[in-house]
Amino acid sequence: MPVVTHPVPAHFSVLFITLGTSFSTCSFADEPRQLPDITVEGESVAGPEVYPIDLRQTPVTTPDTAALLERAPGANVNRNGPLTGLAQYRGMYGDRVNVQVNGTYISSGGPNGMDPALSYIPRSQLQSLEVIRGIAPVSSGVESIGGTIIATSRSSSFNSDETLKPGVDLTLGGATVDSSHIFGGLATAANRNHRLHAYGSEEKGSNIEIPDGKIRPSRHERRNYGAGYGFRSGDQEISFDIRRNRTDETGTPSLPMDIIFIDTDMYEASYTGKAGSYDLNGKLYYSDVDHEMSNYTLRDVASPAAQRLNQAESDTLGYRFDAGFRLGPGTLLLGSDGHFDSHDATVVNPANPAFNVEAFNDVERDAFGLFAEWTGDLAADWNLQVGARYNRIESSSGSVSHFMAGMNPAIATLQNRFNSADRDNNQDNIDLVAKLNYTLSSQLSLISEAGIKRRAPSYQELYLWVPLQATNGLADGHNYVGDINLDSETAYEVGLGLDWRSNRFYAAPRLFYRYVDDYIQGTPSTDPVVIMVSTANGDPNPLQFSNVDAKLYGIDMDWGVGFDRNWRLDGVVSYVRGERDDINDDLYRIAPLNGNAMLSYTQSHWWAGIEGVGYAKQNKVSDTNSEEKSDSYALMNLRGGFSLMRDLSVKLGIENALDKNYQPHLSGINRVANSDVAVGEHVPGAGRNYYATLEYRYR
Ligand SMILES: [Cu+2]
Repeated sequence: MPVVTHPVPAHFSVLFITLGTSFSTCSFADEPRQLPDITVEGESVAGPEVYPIDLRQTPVTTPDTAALLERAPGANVNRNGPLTGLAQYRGMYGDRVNVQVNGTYISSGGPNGMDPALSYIPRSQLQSLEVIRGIAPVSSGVESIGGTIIATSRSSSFNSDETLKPGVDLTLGGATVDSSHIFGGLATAANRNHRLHAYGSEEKGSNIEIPDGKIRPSRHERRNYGAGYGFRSGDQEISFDIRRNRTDETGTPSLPMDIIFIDTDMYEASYTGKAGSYDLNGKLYYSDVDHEMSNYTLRDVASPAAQRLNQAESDTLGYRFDAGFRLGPGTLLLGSDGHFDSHDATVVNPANPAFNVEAFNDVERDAFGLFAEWTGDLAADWNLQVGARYNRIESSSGSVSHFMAGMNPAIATLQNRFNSADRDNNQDNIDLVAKLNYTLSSQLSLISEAGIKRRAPSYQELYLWVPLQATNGLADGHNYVGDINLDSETAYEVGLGLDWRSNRFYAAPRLFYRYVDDYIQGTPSTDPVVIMVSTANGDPNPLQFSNVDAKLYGIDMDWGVGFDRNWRLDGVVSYVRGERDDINDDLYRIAPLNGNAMLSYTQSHWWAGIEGVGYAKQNKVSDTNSEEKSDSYALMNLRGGFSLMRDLSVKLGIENALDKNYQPHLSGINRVANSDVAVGEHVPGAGRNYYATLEYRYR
C-alpha cells in the first residue's frame, strides 16, 4: 500500500493512479492525501529523488516524529529520550544531517541536542516527512554533508472559492505503554486569496513500560501551538507563521541530565512569486529557545553537592531567497541562504550559590552561502542535475569563567588558555554535486551521483573548553573538550542505484560510498590538564574533538509487491558500515543492518496489516567511544484502521505484540540509577503497546 506515495516517474504512474483512486474513496488516511504528488502528468521527474514516509499506517500516538525515519531507506534515529530523536542518515547524524522544518533551519537550544529539529513538529501536526535519497542537492540547505530531511507541518491552503471555507482537523489518541494521550487540532479558513490557520497540540505520557519494569525517566509533556496567515494575488503569495513550543519535564535517560523545560518561539515570513519568467522564493525566520535541564528533577542524585542545573539559550536568524528560470533544456536555480546562531549555557548548583560554570558564553556561529543548480533533460532519457555552492562559516566565542578557577590551578589553566586564545574560526567551503539519471525502459531507470560536501565544525566541537558531556547528544558517557583550530570535514561521495517498477512489483536499491577527510571525531585527550580536570569530573578518559579520516558505505532499498487489489507486501532494508580510515576502529552509533516489511489488506473502508521489524546485532562498534555491542531482535506490530463516517476515522494497533525485551543499538546507554534498567546498559525499546486514535476531518 505505501507504494502510492513513493516517488515514481509520471509515465509509470498508471497503476498508481488506479490505486490512488481506490484510496481516495476511503477516509482512513490520517493525512490529507498526498496522492496528487504522483498523479502529475507530463512532467519529467527532475532532480533528486524524495522518499516520502507513508504516514497513514503509523500511529499518531508516537510522540517523536523522528521515530518515523526508521521507515525510510537509509534513515534511522538516535534516541536519547521520548522527544529527543536525532536523525541519522547513512551513518551520519546530529549536525551532519540537514533537517528542514517548514523550510527553516532550527538551532537546538542546548549543547546536548535535547530538542532536535524534528521535535518541533509533533506527530499530530505533521503533514509530510521526506528523506532525500542519496547526496542532497546543494539547494537543499546551507550544510548538508549527511543528507537532507524535509518536514512540513499541517497548514491551510488556498482554494478556488470567493467565500471563505472553513476546515477542521481534530485528533485524539492514547497509548498504553506510557499511559499517554495526545490531543491535536487545526482550524482553517481559506478562499482563493486568503488562508488562515490556527493549531495546537498537547501530549503527555508517563515512564515507558518494558517487559520487566519501566524506563526511568522517560515521561514526556509537550504543548505546541501557533497560527498563520497567507495572502495570494495572481502569482504572488506572502505568508506569516508563528509557532510556540512548550516542552515540560521530559526524560532523556541516555544523557547526563533531563529536560526541565524547552520554551521555543518561531517566527517566519515567506514570499513566493513570479517576475516575468523568473520563479522567486524568499523566507525570513527567527527562533528563540530558552531551556533548562538538570540531573536532579526527574532522576536521583547522590548528594546536594552533585546537583547540576544547566541554563541554556539559543537563537537563530535565518533567510533564504532563490530565483529559478529556464536555461537551455532545464531550469537554473540561483540562491542564497544563511542562518546566524547564538548560544549560551551556564551550569549552576541550586544547593551551592557559588557554583557557576560558563560552559558556553556568547558563542556565535554564522553560516551563509550562495548556490547555483541546474536541473534538466540532456536528451530524451537522460536527466542531469549539477550544483555548486560556496559557504562561509564564521564562529566565535566570548571569554568564559569557572567558579573554581581561583582555587584549582588546572581549571585556571584551561580557563586562561581559552580566554587568551584567538577564538575565531572561519571556514570557506565549496560543495559540488552531480546527479545523472537514465531511463532505460518504462520499468527501469539507472541513477548515478557524485558529490563533494563540506561541514564546518559545530560550536561544541570548537568551544567546549572544560571537560563536559556537552556533545549534541553523542551520549557515549565520555567528557569532551573541543579544539578551536578544527578544520571542516570534506566528504567525497558516489552513489549508484536503480528504480525497477513493474505493474506488480517495485524495488529501488542504492549503493553508496563516502570518504570523509578530516571527519570530526573525539579522540583520547593527551593533555594532562584536561585529563586531571576530567578525572575529577567523573571521566579519566576524556575525548577531544579532532580531525580524523573516515569512510561510510552501504546499501539501502525500498521494495514492494502487490498480489491483487487488496493484498500488498512492502518493505525497506538499510545497511551502512562506518569505519575510521586513519586507525583500525569503527564509527560510533551506526545503525546495524535493519529492515521492516508490512503485509497489508485493504478494503474501501478499512485496512489491516501485520508488520515485521528486524535489527541485526551490531558488533562493529567504536573502541574510541567505549561503545557497547548490541544484540539482534525482531518485533511484530499489528495495525489497522477504518472509517466510521465520511469525516471520522479510527486507527488502532498493537506494537511489539509479543512483548519482547529488546535494546535498540541507537537508543544510547542508560545513565540513570534506581531504574529498572541497569546503569551502562542500552536503554530498551518499549514493551507491548496498544494504541488508538480518532481523527475527525472536516473540509
Ligand atoms: Cu538540554
